[in-house]
Amino acid sequence: MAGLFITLEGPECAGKSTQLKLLADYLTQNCWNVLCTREPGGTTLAEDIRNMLLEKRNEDIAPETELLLFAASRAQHVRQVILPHLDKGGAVICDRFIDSTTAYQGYARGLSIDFINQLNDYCVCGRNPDITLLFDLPVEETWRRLTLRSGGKGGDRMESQGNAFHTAVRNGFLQIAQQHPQRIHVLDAMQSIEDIAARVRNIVGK
Ligand code: Z5A
Repeated sequence: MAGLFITLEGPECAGKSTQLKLLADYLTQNCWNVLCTREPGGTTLAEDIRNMLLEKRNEDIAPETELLLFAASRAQHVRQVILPHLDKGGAVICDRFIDSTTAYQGYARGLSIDFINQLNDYCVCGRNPDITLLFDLPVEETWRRLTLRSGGKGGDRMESQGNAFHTAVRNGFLQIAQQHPQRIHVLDAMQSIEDIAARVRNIVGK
C-alpha cells in the first residue's frame, strides 16, 4: 500500500482536532508530505453534504438517508483527495472515517452493521486506514466540554442527540476497536493534551 493513512476517531470533543494538528507537525518534521482532512467533508461537494448533515433544520432526516449521505461524502472524498495523495506516497490524516459510520449509524442508530461494512468497503476502494487512533471519552466529559465550548448555546444536529445515543456511540467505538486490534489503538482522552500527544507519537513512530 502506498503512503500512510491515519484516521482519528472517537466521540465529540475527544480531542481529535487538537491531536490531528500535533500529529501533522510530528509527521512533517519526519519528512512526510502531510494532508490533513476530515469527514464528512474534505471536498467542495462533501463539505456541502456535511452542512446538510449537521444543520439543525434537517432534524427529520431518516437514519437511512443520513447513512447514505455520509457514504456519498466519503466516496467522493476518497476518490478525489485521499487516494491521489496516498498514491504519491504522502501521509493522510483524517478526522473521522469509516468507524464513525459504524459507531453512529450502526451501533447508535441501529442500522445493519453488515450493510454498513459493505458500504464502507464500497466507499474506500479497498484502501482502509493503516492506523486508527480512537480517543475514548466518558459521555459526561463529552457534555462538559461541549457545554464549555458552546457557552450553553447547544450544538449542531448530531451533538444535540440525547445521552443514550452518545453512550451507544462510545460503546460502539470500543466494540469496533476490539474487532480490529491491529489497526485501532485506544487512547484515554481524559489525559492531558501533552500526554496523549506523546502516546500518539509513540504509536505512529513504531
Ligand atoms: N458522523 C457520523 O455520524 N457518521 C460518520 O460517518 C461521520 C461523522 C464521518 C461530525 O462532527 C459529526 O458527524 C459527528 C459524528 C458524525 N457528530 N457528532 N455529534 P464534527 O466533525 O463537527 O465534530 P467532531 O468530530 O466530534 O469534532 P469536535 O466536536 O470538534 O471534537 P474533537 O475534534 O474530538 O475535539 P477538539 O476540537 O480537539 O477539542 C474539543 C474541546 O476539548 C476543545 O475545547 C479542546 O480544547 C478540549 N480538549 C481537547 N483535548 C483535551 C484534553 N486532553 N483535555 C481537556 N480538554 C481537551
